[in-house]
Parts: sequence; C-alpha cells; structure tokens
Amino acid sequence: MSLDLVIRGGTIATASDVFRADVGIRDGRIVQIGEGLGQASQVIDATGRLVLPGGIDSHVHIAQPSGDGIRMADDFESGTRSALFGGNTTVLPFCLQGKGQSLRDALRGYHALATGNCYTDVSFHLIVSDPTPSVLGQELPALVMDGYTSFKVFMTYEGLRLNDAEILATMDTARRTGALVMVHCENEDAIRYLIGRHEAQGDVGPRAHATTRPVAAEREATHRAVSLAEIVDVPVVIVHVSNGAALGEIRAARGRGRKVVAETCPQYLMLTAADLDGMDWEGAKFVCSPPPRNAAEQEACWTGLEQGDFDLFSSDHCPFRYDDPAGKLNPKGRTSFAHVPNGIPGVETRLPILFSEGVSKGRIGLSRFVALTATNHARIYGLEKKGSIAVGMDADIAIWDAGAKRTIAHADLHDGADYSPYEGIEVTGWPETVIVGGRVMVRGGELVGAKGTGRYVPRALSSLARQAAV
Ligand code: DUC
Ligand code: ZN
Ligand code: ZN
Repeated sequence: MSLDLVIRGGTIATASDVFRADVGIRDGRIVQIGEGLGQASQVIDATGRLVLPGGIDSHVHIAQPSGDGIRMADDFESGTRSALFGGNTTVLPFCLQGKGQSLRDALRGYHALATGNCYTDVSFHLIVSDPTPSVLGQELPALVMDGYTSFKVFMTYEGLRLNDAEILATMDTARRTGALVMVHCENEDAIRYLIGRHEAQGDVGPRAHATTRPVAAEREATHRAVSLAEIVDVPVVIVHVSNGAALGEIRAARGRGRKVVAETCPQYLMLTAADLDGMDWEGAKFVCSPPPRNAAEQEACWTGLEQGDFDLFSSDHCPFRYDDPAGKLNPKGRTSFAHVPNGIPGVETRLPILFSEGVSKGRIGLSRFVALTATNHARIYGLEKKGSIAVGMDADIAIWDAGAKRTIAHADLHDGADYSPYEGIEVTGWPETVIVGGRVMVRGGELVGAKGTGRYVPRALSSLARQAAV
C-alpha cells in the first residue's frame, strides 16, 4: 500500500495506551499503525519523540463581536496559526447570535470570516442570546441537523444572559434535538450588586474584578445550572470551572446520576487573583471570567484533574490586546474594572502548560493528558474522526519533544495579542511538528503549511446527548 507520509520510530500515546509504532498516512487519514511500515513519499523520523493526537481546543473565541469600540485580538488567521503552533489541529470557537439576529445570519458572517483563513480545522458552537420561540422551535433544531450540535448560554453579562425560564426552554430544545448545552455559571445579579458597591467606594482597579465575581456567585450558578438540566433531563457542560466549590456541585449532581461534563482551563491552575493587583492597570491583563482564585482553589482544580472529575481542559482563549484603545485599556476600561473586556489569550500555551505542569511533573499520565486535551473533546462534541491515533481517523497529529525546555514569551507566540498572561513561565515539553489532515503544517518549529489548509468540520451529535434525545 503506497503511503503519503510515514511517521517512524515515535512513541504513540492515546487516551488508553502508550506504545512504540510507525504511523502510515494516506489521503489525509491514518491508514496503518505498525512496526517497520513500508515506503512513503514523505518520512518523518520521530525517534525519541512523542506522537500524540493533535490538540482539540473546544473552547476558544475568535473574532467574536465584543461591544462598543472593543475588538478581539485574533481573527481566524492569527487565532488558528497560534493554535497550530501550540500543537492543536482543531479548534471550536463560538458563533454569537446578536439580539434580534437569526442564528443562520450570524453563522453566514462567521463562515465568511473563517473560510480560506484557517491553519487548523474548525467547528462552531453557537451562543444563544435571543431564544425566541422561532429560534428554539425551528432555527436551532435545523442547525443541529446541519452539524452545529452544541450551544452555550450565559447566566451573566447584561445583554447576553438568559433567565432561568429561557435556559429551561433552551435546554428543552437540546433535549428534543440531542444537542449539548454549555453553561457559563455566574450569578449576574450578585455580581451587579457587588460592582455597584465597589464602584461607590471608588474601588475601581482590576483587582476588584475578582472580588466582585466571588466563588459563591459561581457556585450558586453552577448549582442552578445542573438543577435546571436535571429538571429538563439533559446532559450539560459546565465550562471554565475555577474552584472546588463549583466542582463540588458537579460531583453532587453526578452522585444523583446526572450527566455533567466539567471543563477547566490553564488560568485556574497558573494564575491567582493576586495577579490582578498589578501596578498601573497591569492587572487588566488577567481579567477573565470567572476570575482566577487562590492557591487553595488552584489545588482543588489540580485534584479534579488528577482524580478524573474534569473531562475537558480548554484554553478559553479570548484575546484582547492590552495597550490598545480597542482592548483592555480602552477609554472606559481605564476608569473602572467593570469596563475591561473579559478574557485572556492562551490557545498556544494550553498544551505546553498542562504537559509541563501535569505530565512532566508527574501529576497526570500521558494518556490522561491526551484524553483531557483531545480525545474527550472529540467524543463530547461529536468530532467522530478526530481525537485519537487509530486507523481511519483524520491524520491530525502533534509530535512532541518531551524534554524541550522553553520560557514562555509573547514575542515567540503567534496570536494577535500584545502579551501573554503566562510570560516568563518555564515549561518542559513542546510540540515541534504539527500535522493537519495529513499535511505537515509546522516542522521543527517552523511554519511550512499554508493558510486555508484548515477546513470547517460539521459535527455529529455528542455521544452523551444522543442517548438522551427523544
Ligand atoms: N466567558 C468565556 O467563556 N470566555 C471569555 C469570557 C467569558 O465570560
Ligand atoms: Zn464563559
Ligand atoms: Zn470562553
């Protein structure tokens, strides 16, 4: 059998096994795994290297409309290029429905931005901000059939948040269609009350962002989200869990037999609220929601990763430039933390951070790393040909130098922001070669593939939600 590409002599890791074998690729798919595979047009020597499924980052924000005068730092070109260099081969950004906008219309615009501009494969979640009867009754079910099989709802942000009745109605559409609902869990009314109190006292620096979004606001909303999902009887994804109390609500729901997917992100392992202290508004670089917590909550998140409570480790890449009137230091942002756009970059550093802090330091095994960063994302979000190294799967592969030592510096990264929240952190392990659909895109740390190689991928129903659909 003639092959397009053979990866020879590496150590393959999947979510279940670690073994030495060659990988044979033809027409963009993995067609052989074995010892001493035959001739190929192209050969990569992976001796002494790890051969892992390309990362799937199922929670990123790219070119998402962000309010008056605020612009996200990444378009599809820079966002997927940065993802690629970080060892990812697929990302799932969010297509935001504006108020009064049809989802189809939002998707048309989003596809137009992505088409021809991607270095990795992409697939889209929807954000439902206006769940009218026609959106829930007709549009959303048709879109689920078309491969948009997951949608996010917010419990916070004026103009975006849904009330409980709207969340129930949206979950009911998920129940009928087999789609999966993702929930941003923070109690908006509690946060508004605290913001009012802090602003009245003149406490307007970035640190107050963390104080006004306390653990209790996330814990309460998490309890409500899993309870609403229980009432409707649907599985639910709780995104960006930042602390042990919210995770406790998830554990308790699972104890009642509920299907709850839990996601955490690098910021909840690596940053604390003290990072928002920064002099001269430097703390704005770390403003994201939920906010980073403290050392005890970091430890709770690590324990959740080690014990298998978390299913997904995503970046929540949501980049805004710092020193930019359209970014963190926009004119209103300089007057109060409440106007600093929420979100931080991290799509390129997600995998090296978890590899270094988790695998290299012995907290999690290689197979768990693969599950948390690729395989589970594919299974939960219906990417049936992705997330593993097996015959028949897309040839989406990252070849890692597990011993490479790097100090994270934004100057070396490839996103459109002007800083990294992880600047100066030393990591061991870095992806050096990245292959998307059988095409070598990054080789030895150099870009060798073309923009436009990444394709849009429609998704099947989640294996979780499929069973619940009636
Ligand atoms: N939620 C996200 O998922 N990302 C960034 C901001 C937010 O609130
Ligand atoms: Zn969110
Ligand atoms: Zn997000």
